[in-house]
Amino acid sequence: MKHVLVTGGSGFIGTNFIHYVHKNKPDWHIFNLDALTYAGNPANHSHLEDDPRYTFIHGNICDADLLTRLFDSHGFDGVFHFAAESHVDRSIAGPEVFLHTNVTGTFRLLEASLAHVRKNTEKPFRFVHVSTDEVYGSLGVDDPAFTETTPFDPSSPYSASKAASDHFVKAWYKTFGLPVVVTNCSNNYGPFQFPEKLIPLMVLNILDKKPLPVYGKGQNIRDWLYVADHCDALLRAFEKGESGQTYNIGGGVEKSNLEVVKTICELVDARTGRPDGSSRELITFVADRPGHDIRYAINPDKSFEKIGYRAGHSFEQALSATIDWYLENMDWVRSVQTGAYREWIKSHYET
Ligand code: NAD
Ligand code: TDX
Repeated sequence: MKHVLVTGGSGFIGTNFIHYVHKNKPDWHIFNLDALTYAGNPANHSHLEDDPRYTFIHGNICDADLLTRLFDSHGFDGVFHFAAESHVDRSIAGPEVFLHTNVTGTFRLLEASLAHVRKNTEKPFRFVHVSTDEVYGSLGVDDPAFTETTPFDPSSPYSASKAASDHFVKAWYKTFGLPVVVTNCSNNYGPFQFPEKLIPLMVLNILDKKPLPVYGKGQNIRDWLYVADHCDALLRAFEKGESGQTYNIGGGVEKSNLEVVKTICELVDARTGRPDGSSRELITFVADRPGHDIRYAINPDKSFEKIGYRAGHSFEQALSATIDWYLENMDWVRSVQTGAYREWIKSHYET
């Protein structure tokens, strides 16, 4: 059995990753360390509660003593580090927790991993750091896509904290020889995404017939990555990647926010039997996000050549499947819309 530590495994991507690995790696025992912030939901794994290949640990990645105990008792073969504060708008409203979790938390994990590697010199080990394309900053509409050598130029407190964490991870490779791989991916979408992010927020607002708040003119462009493709890429980075390397992971689907929102309107209208075009009327242009990056785009060449990753899902089909998932899981939706969630929506959108 391989013992694998997944941090932040009760959030959006971590949940999908644990489900993916549980299905595809029958000889892996997954240890999910999650602090269960507003974004973490342990019920995402309720079907694994009694499974001998899954262990949940409620704890914080900043807790050095806990990390030492976990590494000593379970002898991890690898770490997939997802845990983070992940929402750009929240980082603008309250940046400090981003520094604690994304920078200090990553540092503590690196320290615990290095101590473990030094005690177990014969045992293979790998640390996969899950990061974002936002570290590279903003592209103009005609600029070439980000490559792994594009200089870092983060815009938001969130992306600054992720950029710092990426530098720490690389430093632990260069200075201490910790076997790390860094992945920088584009905007994910799919099941279990917390409804503060663009796609689920729009789906749920349409269902509730609420305004669809599009920042600025809606012309900002994102590269949309279906979360199942991302999970495949992460496993490839773990198994085929080279230590000390970065791999950019994209979906190959560049769309403006307005295009995405209009497509969601059409799909939800069709799925719910509402008159075609009725949801579009809910689109409302609101004040732009400060420091709003214009465009992200990923050059996929290195990931294809080195780890054999290529995005496999079409945007329309995967978006449609995502919308179906939300429609079929309204209990999940209502359960994550706690008081803290409602407070965020009120303070961010209703002032
Ligand atoms: P998320 O916000 O949905 O989940 C984060 C998880 O981390 C939650 O379960 C939360 O409880 C947990 N967590 C937060 N602070 C913690 C702490 N101090 N200790 C332990 N657990 C803690 O995030 P996500 O969208 O699943 O993103 C996962 C990772 O992928 C993040 O590192 C993010 O920066 C990166 N990423 C996300 C996207 C995207 O589109 N969602 C794109 C690029 C990169
Ligand atoms: O209400 C909204 N209206 C709107 O126009 C929201 C929430 C977003 N937007 C815009 C802002 C962005 O241009 O939609 C785009 C996508 O926004 P988010 O879903 O907040 O994602 P983004 O800021 O691009 O960051 C996401 O992808 C990269 C994740 O949240 C990050 O964790 C990841 O690193």
